Amino acid sequence: MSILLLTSVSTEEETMWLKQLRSALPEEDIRLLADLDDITDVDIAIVANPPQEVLRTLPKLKLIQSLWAGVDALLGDPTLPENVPLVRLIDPTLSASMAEATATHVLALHRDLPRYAQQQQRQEWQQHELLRSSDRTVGILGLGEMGIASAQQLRALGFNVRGWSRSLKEVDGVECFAGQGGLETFLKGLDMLVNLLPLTFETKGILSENLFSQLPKRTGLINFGRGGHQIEGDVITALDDGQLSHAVLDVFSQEPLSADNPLWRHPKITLLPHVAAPTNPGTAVEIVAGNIRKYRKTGQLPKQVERSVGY
Ligand code: NDP
Ligand code: OXD
Repeated sequence: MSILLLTSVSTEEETMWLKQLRSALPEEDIRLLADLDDITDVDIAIVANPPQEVLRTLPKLKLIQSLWAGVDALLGDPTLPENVPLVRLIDPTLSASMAEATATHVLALHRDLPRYAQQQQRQEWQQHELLRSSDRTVGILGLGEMGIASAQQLRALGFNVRGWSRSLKEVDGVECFAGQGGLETFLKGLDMLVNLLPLTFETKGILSENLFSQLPKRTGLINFGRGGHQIEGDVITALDDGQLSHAVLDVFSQEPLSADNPLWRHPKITLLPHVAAPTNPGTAVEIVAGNIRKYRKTGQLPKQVERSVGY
């Protein structure tokens, strides 16, 4: 049987993935779509934002392994075959990278860096009160692989940390909340809110005027989840009326962000081009190779994406 590598990344990047996957799985026949002799040979697809319509044409497909952590784009494909198990990337290196990004931007907001950058533009020498990290409370939406690693990193830096998830979690030193019933209390009293949710039918548009109005005035927002979580107009309004003090946005409904999008130029927005935690090819390939080898040997799969809930 063959493995198909199916992506929409650049040819250069795809060649890199192919080379690394072939080197990690020398016993497998790994091919790109253009090099397949017979589609009935394919039983595993390794994908990164794959084009629609292809996976459903593979009659013997038994496993779809994503090279990305988030699978919202894949699940949004109406042509995705229904009964094929879907495994997303779970990689401790990716979680550590996200925890580093969260810490970087929480510290930047905690230390008032956007405000001092603006003062520098005006050549204004003005010091502001320095609070301790233990005087600040950071809330994390999503306590999964990314959320827990980030929460632990923030705890190590001395912040008070809260987390919100679908089912109630227990994380050392983190005050945990769950479900719609726990959201209002979770939001009350936060200084910063970090979004690390997957994009699903339940979480789409969660970063809205309604949620912002439940936060204290001048809360800092960091969105590292997906662009579909934020209602862009509501973010701008909340920044303009002081409900939010600053927003760090890494993800957007349309990527790359169009040149005329007002988010680019808003003085209270730090805009990043989806770089919070990029997949690390070295570690990702090792994990994917491990998953496939185990599957070949035992038929067992790692934790699968639960399609009914969307993550
Ligand atoms: P996980 O599936 O491990 O965790 C998801 C968390 O969100 C879980 O705690 C889950 O709750 C919670 N959740 C899901 N739906 C709801 C809901 N309706 N209400 C409350 N909580 C909910 O995902 P990861 O941590 O691995 O990744 C999260 C997202 O981060 C990815 O989907 C992707 O979009 C984004 N990401 C962004 C990157 C970037 O560079 N910007 C890089 C990598 C990922 P429960 O624990 O109860 O299941
Ligand atoms: C991912 C991402 O989901 O890079 O892995 O956003």
